[in-house]
Amino acid sequence: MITKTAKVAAIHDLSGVGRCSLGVILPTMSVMGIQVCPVPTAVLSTHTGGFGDMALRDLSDYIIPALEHYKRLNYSFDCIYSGFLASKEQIDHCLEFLSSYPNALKVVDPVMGDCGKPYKTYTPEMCSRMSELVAAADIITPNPTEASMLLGEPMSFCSDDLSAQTAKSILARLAELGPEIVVVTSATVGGKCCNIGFEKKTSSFWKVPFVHVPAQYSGTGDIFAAVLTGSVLKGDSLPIAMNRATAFLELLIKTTYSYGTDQREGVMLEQCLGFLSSYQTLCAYEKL
Ligand code: PXL
Repeated sequence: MITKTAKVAAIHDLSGVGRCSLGVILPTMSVMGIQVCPVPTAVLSTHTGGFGDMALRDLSDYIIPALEHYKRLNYSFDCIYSGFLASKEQIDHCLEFLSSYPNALKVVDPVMGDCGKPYKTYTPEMCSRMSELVAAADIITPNPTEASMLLGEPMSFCSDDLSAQTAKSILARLAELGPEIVVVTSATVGGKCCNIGFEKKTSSFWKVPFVHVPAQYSGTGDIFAAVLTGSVLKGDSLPIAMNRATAFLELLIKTTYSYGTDQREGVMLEQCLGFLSSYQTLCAYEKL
């Protein structure tokens, strides 16, 4: 039997060191049986988190010519997925990409910051315009810092222990910005770490708890968004897709933590990719 391989245009950067963005999205989605067509936004020697002055080539003049080429070829994508951007112009480029493929699943990972701070290359204008991309998305995957930036609210809820009611209100208000599905990663609800999600169509709220590890690895949000997107493309329900992404991240983080490696180098993806190829059935999600 020949089954169709879903094709994803992944608009994200390529960082040479630090296991993030296209460097992790490509192997992760490939092992899930999905074809990733990379559309690099920038090439960097390392990610921006803690390696000092990285070499960076902004590819803002690349995205539109690449899109025009795909259009001339009548090349179609099943999903357009945007992540780390290198300039405010790239917000327009992503909008153009999204509107060029109206039937594609539109995933926007609104990469802007973490741990209560914007990433060092993200300007206030880029951050304020991110809501335009979010408005055009079907699925968004902010972390708590990005969620508070999108809602224009103090960063305090990043570290807060949220009540279920507050968590639901955050998800619902993010969905009001446009997307059908909102997943906020690494929230704390009722004293437990969990990834939380909301689906407008069914008005359902979900959470998938995970064990907290006292370490912060780069690229984990990128891997989470890649697994979630891959799962949805393969037909998983939202809670199962969240469960798959959470279980994989837990495996990656606990494996990596046991080796005590430099957290800037990200998680040991190479050792754990097999988890995704066996396509386990899962049932660890809960109603929020
Ligand atoms: O993981 C998000 C990310 C992606 N790309 C680059 C980054 C970061 C976070 O630091 O610096 C270049």
